[in-house]
Amino acid sequence: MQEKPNRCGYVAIVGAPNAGKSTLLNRVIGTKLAIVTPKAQTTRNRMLGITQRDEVQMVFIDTPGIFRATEKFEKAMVDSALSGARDADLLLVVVDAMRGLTHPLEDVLVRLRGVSAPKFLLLNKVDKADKQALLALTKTLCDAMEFERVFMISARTGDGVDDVLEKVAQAMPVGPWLFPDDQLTDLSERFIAAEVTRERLFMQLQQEIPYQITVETEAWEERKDGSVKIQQVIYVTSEAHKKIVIGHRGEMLKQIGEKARQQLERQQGRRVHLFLFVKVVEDWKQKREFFQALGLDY
Ligand SMILES: Nc1nc2c(ncn2[C@@H]2O[C@H](COP(=O)(O)OP(=O)(O)O)[C@@H](O)[C@H]2O)c(=O)[nH]1
Ligand SMILES: [Mg+2]
Repeated sequence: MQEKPNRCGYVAIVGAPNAGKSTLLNRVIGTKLAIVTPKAQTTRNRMLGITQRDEVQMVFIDTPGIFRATEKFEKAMVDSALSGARDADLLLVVVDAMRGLTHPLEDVLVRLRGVSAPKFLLLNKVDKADKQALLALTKTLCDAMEFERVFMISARTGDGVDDVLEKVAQAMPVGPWLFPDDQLTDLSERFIAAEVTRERLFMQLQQEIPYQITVETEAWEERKDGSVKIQQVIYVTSEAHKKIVIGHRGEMLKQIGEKARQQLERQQGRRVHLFLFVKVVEDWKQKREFFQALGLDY
C-alpha cells in the first residue's frame, strides 16, 4: 500500500432535505449504512462512508440536509452539515430533479456560497424527473453557482453513479489513506443498530412523532452461541408519545422491534435478540448528552 502514489480525500454529500443524499451514500459504499425515509431531516449527524477505487480512497460524508432551522437541535444538525462541507476536498451537491428549484434548494445555494471547495452538481432522481425540465434546471443552477462538473444520476437505481465515482476519484488530492481498506465507516455498530430502529420508527409512526424520538443502544452482548443481544432505549418527549410508540397492548412496539430485528440480522448475518424500552425524557432535544451521543455540537 505504501509504495503507490496514494490519494485520499473527503467528499461531502450536501443538499436540501430529501434530495437523496443518504441513498447516494449507501449506493457508493455498496451497503445500507445510512437510513433512508420518504420524510425530510432523517439524517441527524455526519456519517462517513469509505470506499476505494484503484489507488484512491474516498471518504464520503453524508450530512443532514441544509435548511432554515429554528430549534437548537435542528440548528446543530445544519451546522454539522455545513462544517462537513467546509472540511471537504470536494462537494457533491445533490438536487432533487423532480422538485426543481424550490425555496429549500435556494437556501442551500446561499449557504454553500461561502464554501470554497470545488463542487459537482448531481441532479438526482432522473428515473422519475422530466427530461425537458432537467435542462432548464441545470442551466439555472449553473448560473447560480460554479460547478466543475454536472451529472444526471439516480441514486436509487445506481444510474450514472459509477461515472460520478470515477470523476470524484480523479479529483482527490495526493496523500496517504486515512482508513484501513476494509473499513466502511467511522460509526460504531451500536450507533448503526440504533439507526435501524430509528428508521423503523420513521416508517411506522405518523408525522411529527419520529422527529421527537432518539434511540440509543444501551447494551450489546455477544453470546456463546454466536448470536448477539442488543438492548436499546427509545427516548420520547411525552407520555402521550410513549403510549403511541408502545401501541395497543404493545402491538406497535412489537412490530417495530420485529422489523428492526430482521434488518439487524441481515446486517449482522447472525441471530439477533433485540430488546426495546421506551423512556420519556421531555427535553432530550435540549440536553448536552444527547447532542454528544449524536456527535453534534451543543
Ligand atoms: N425516484 C427516486 N427516488 C429517490 C432517489 N434517490 C432517493 N430517492 C428517494 O428520496 C427519498 C429521500 O431519500 P434520502 O436518501 O433519505 O434523502 P436525504 O434526506 O437527502 O438523505 C427517499 O424516499 C428515497 O427513496 C432516486 O434516484 N430516484
Ligand atoms: Mg439523509
